[in-house]
Amino acid sequence: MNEVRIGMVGYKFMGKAHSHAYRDIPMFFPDAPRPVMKLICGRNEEGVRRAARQFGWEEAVTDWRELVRRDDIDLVDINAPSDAHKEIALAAAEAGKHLFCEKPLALTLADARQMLAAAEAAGVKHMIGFNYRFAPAVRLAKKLIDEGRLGRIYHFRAAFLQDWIIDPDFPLVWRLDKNVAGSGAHGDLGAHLIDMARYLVGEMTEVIGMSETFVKERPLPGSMTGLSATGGTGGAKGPVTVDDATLFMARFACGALGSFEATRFAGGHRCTNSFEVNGSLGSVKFDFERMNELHVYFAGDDADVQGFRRVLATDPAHAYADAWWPPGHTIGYEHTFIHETVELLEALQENRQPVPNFHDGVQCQAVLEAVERSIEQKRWVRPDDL
Ligand code: SOE
Repeated sequence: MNEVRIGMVGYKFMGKAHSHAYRDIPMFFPDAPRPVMKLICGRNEEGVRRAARQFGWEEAVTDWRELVRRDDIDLVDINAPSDAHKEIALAAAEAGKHLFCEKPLALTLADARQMLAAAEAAGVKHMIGFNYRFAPAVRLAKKLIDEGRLGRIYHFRAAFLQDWIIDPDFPLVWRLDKNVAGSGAHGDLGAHLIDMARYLVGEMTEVIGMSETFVKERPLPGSMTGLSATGGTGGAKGPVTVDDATLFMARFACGALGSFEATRFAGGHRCTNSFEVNGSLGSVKFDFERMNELHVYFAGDDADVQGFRRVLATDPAHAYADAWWPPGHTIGYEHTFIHETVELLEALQENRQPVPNFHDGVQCQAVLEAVERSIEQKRWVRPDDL
């Protein structure tokens, strides 16, 4: 497979990130199959036509059914709001298209399972967009853990902190509507933490959480794009139906303990996606706002130099370094999507499932839902029991 012909649904924040990845791949990963940007789809005709021109897609359509039906599309890339994922994925799988879907996979665990089952029944490849796994510093953390260099893992401690809706007058965008988004900070940010935890430390056996919606009503939006929005006219308000913050604790199958915090109310934190792992032989610390760095501690260091050291994960020893710049010349957010998409294209070429895939999406959804149930019922819940 020398090229993959793509149809993409959605053209806002993630649509732009994915389009940019497709454009950069032939230049920086010339051995990967070439992504062909065939067709982009969005509900607003003028908006999607503009996006097609700006991002470099051959054609624009307003009905995703048209895109799914086309014979000249191999892969359907789903960037639409979360409530649209399932219907598009089921139709695309039935039409024999490979699937690439943004997180969270679906609004519910039942829907996520249905999507995985449909992809398996159709025999297509499926990938979910957990892009943070693809930062070189995260790959280094994974390598150190897998090689046993941190020893037995005791703790995974993670926080995804943002503040973009801390103003109570920020409008009621789709991410604050349960029917469209499924949940709030929990599914939007917590999903990334859960995926990171599963990637680094393994499955969770039980969870218990708490959550809060600090601002219960907000002005109805006028226009919205990405994470920005303007208030509508008339001053009408509507209810916020998702969590503003969700925190939970977990036990891992390997015996480690986990703590997780996802919030959109952490003033001053724009995109602090951070974790720390502590093991018997060492620790690692990561914060996405300094995404090229991993802080590493080894208990075996000489006593007089004990402490965390800052490793800049851009040397030839680090993942993806040979595709980019000389050591120390850092990369950014968009590169996580490029690496993620290379994994997808290579998996298609090698006729294997990409990682992470819908199975990971389902496991993540099981933890999200177990936390929600634990909050409702005020007790520990085992994701495996759902
Ligand atoms: C907004 O909270 C957001 O863009 C999420 O939707 C993304 O998944 C996350 O990576 C950054 O923040």
